[in-house]
Amino acid sequence: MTTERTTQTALPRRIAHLDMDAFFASVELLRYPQLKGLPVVIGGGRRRADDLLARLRDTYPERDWSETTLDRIPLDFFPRLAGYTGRGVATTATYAARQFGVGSAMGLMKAAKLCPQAILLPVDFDEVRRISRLFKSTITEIAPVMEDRGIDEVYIDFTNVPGGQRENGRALARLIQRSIHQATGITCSIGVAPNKLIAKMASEFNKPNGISIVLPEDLQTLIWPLPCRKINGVGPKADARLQAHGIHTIGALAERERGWLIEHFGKSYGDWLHAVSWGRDERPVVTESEPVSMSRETTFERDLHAVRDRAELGAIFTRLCAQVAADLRAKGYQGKTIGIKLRYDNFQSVTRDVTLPDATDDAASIRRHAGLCLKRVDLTRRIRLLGVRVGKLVKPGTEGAAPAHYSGNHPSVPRSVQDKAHDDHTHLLFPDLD
Ligand code: TTP
Ligand code: MG
Ligand code: MG
Repeated sequence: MTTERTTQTALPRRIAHLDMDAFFASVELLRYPQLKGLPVVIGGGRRRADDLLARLRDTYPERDWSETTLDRIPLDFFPRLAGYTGRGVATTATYAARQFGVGSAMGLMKAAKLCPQAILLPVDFDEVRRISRLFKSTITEIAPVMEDRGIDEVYIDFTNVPGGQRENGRALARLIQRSIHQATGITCSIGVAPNKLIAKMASEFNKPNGISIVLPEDLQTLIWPLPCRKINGVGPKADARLQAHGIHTIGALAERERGWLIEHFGKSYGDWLHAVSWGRDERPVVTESEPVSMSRETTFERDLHAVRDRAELGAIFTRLCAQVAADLRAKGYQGKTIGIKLRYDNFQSVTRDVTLPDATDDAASIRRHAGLCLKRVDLTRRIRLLGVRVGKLVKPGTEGAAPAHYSGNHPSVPRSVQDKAHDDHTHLLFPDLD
């Protein structure tokens, strides 16, 4: 007989990062299983089912074509990359195509040179979204603490899941991998590590269809030899700057004093670089499916100056506001807090925000208030990144929207605008740099 434990000893954190393999391409292979093992590149537009069926009926009039008979399309019907001209870009490619050097973000003309025999298919966003929802619900049925990180990846907290500690997480990772394959027909790769930062790197170690386990004591052997660029948050520009200082690997980064990093990369980014090089990351896996805020940010091609590049900066700023407004509307949200984020050429970051009495999803209103925030920061330095954020979200028409004390009394001009300024030094970890 066992007695129930009243106090639970804290188990070591086991955090998984799961990423689907060649996701958009894998989704197409479900429809066309005859392409399995062949080089396939996704790019050049969206899928149009009617066009495809019309072409099929034209080419093979003797057969009866429908969405359910696509697995019988002969291989020579599929368009090949050979001779491609145009400005299309590859969204992704199957692993068979990657062997030829083809990958995400590559121009299709270049891809055609590397692998002319590759089959070119458009993306089907509806199907991609359906499979995305399906693999995520498969996960939460097994391990409920899951953080959605985009169309094809999530973090999962294994720590307190029954069996989550077995083989340091490998057993649960195997179960999830198998369940997702059963539910969707697609493979994924999983990294399990003490935190999100390392888990994110680890999920790439054994792609495709792989599992990698990283323990705290593996930092030196598995993480330090990696290039700094592998850190989620070190983008191409930060990497170039690190390289200029002779820092090529995470291990070399760890050798630098924290003070030196702060001196050269600013307080928050320097601090963060130091922490991550030592594998430290305490960020929790956040499950809430309701977004706290929506934001758009961009790192410029070259650092911009508020006065000398005023027109360019203004246009980018307006576009970011329009994008955030569109994001809000697409998801049916409005927000009360409008904020900006700036990163200077010395990597120092600063944020400012303002809270309005009424929530908005209006691009012009967001632009106006974000513009006022911009007036409250130092604009003499060159800027490398600009971001716009709308927070304190409400969903109009649902509970929590339009608080009672505002209803029937909407001032056209905000009466009291609660103004809150803060630097983001308190944020130790940036999940989304560059
Ligand atoms: P990724 O997970 O980066 O790539 P992937 O799933 O295709 O391949 P891997 O096995 O290496 O994980 O991206 C997921 C999907 O997001 C990808 O299938 C297509 C899309 N995507 C873009 O639309 N543009 C891009 O630049 C990238 C990188 C991905
Ligand atoms: Mg992927
Ligand atoms: Mg991904």
